[in-house]
Amino acid sequence: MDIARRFPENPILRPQDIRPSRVGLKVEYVINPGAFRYQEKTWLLLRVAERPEQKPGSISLPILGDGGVEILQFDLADPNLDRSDPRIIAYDGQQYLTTLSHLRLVSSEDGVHFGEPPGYPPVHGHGDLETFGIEDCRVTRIEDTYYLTFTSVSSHGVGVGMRSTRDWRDYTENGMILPPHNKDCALFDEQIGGRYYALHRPSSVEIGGNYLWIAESPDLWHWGGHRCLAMARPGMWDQVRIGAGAAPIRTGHGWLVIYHGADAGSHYCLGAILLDLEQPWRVLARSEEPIMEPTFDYERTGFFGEVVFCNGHVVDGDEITIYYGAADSVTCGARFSISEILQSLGI
Ligand code: MAN
Repeated sequence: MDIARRFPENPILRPQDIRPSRVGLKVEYVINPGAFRYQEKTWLLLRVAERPEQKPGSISLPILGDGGVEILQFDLADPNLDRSDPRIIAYDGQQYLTTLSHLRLVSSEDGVHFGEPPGYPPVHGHGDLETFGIEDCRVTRIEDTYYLTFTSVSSHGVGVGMRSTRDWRDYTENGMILPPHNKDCALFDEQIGGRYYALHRPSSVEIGGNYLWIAESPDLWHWGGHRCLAMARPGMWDQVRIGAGAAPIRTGHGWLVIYHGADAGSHYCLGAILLDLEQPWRVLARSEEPIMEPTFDYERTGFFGEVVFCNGHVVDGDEITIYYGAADSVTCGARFSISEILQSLGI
């Protein structure tokens, strides 16, 4: 059952609300933000996906080269071109993303109306592991430091990059913490038994699949003790792939994880998993049915329709405000009650 209370103002951020990062690029979509509180405001770290204005007869896409943005152009009539997925271009055995994503900060007094504050630089990919951009950033605050875990994309593969900051102006580079193929990495915001923990989503091409894993670390940089927490479930709404949302939420009954799941038709919904407080690799409960599914027009129609995808939330008592990407096009907000989610899990 869909128990999300969507903002009546949805969508709260659309491509036309965000300035392109460079002359010659156009913002195609603004989605999947990390969310956090800082200086008594709510902040989002948006994924801004850009490409050049498209011309008839060809498709062009940006990548990051040594000298900055380079534009690749393909002739639509070229038989080597495969465009069956709007997010990806396959050409002659090589795959590219149709857009280049970076991360952009916006802030808000009321958690609904967001604007770009001056003086906070965008976060761009760089180096040879981020030539196709950085995406879908989770933000976890541990003590006075914010940790950014995001998807780093390049021709080398899709892995998890990390940066950290205290003031959102200067960043420490932590490099790639989990190698390809991996994404959807959410850090726990406190240690458990003297160790840090992270949820992550490796992908297996042949045996295995796109499942939810947990790892532990003494220092947030060296990760080991990997265990598979939850698999996709044949025949169900999360039958093909699953991945964690933002930092797990401590409740009296366990760590509450909001996660996304997709079926064979790439219909992306949200569900919940409850993990043991002391032994977070133990799953106590999991949603049989989604707690949120694409319902409204802005969730069903867009660059890639039938998607609600969340990697950012802020928590206030029993209330979780999620910020989510809808139809891979726009950013929206919704509220959940923690006790209602737990009730839906039979707790
Ligand atoms: C998938 C989708 C895209 C994303 C790529 C790379 O194809 O999630 O939105 O850009 O992976 O992460």
